[in-house]
Amino acid sequence: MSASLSYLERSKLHSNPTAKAFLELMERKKSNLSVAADLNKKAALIELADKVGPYICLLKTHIDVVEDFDQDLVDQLTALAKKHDFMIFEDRKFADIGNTVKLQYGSGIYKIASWSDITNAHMVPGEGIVQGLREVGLPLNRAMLLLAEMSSAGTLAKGDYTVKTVEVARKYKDFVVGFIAMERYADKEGDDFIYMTPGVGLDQTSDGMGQQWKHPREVVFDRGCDVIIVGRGIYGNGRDAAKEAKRYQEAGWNAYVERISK
Ligand code: 5BU
Repeated sequence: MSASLSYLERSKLHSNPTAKAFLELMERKKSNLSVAADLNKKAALIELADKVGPYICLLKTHIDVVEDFDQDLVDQLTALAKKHDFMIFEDRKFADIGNTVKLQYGSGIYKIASWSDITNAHMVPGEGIVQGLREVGLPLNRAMLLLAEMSSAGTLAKGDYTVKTVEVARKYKDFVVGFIAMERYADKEGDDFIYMTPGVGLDQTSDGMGQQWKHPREVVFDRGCDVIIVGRGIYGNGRDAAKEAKRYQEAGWNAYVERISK
């Protein structure tokens, strides 16, 4: 069962190069924290990435909210990823047919595939969406997650939809390395998906707009997920981002150590 193996053990067994490198990085940095950097100014985004960089394994972006986006932003983020040893996850949530997502992933203003190690997609269109993204991403050594569930109240991604999403992931394991999910699903022979979970907070449980925040221990220890994704808990309400990132890193890592020592 991959939930009881260490990230390092899992990295040795993994066949996808990005997943392998990511699991190694988590162990090396003792971090299962991803910061959701939802800021709409380039300078603020760079400042945040530099501040939280030492504590995270993954920087999650919504690049299309940045008002003054330019190629230099991408260059600076990738330089910070090298400096602090983290990967980048553009939370693009692709949701169109294969041919369209190919264009959206590889071209346009953002050229996501050229800089984002990991991206993700909804399964609404069917498996053609994975085929399209895979065509662009696989030659670049990228990886993707499928949205099997969401953190928000009333989400329709549940039940049979989630089950079918996991089936598609198994079919394209060379490129689909995990899920956005609220819990770990039962493993089948040969599975080692990475579970990333948004909706994590230590101090609040809701934002009044559908977001539901859970404690890192509940996510990692009780529910068996691998990566906690935290946004406003780290930089909202004038919080000291570096201090909070350290606090979340410790909470996430302690829950993981507790899980693998069970
Ligand atoms: P927050 O500030 O910690 O609530 O930010 C959560 C981030 O995770 C934000 O960027 C969302 O777009 C993202 N998210 C989410 O909250 N819930 C989901 O199910 C998915 C992504 Br998928």
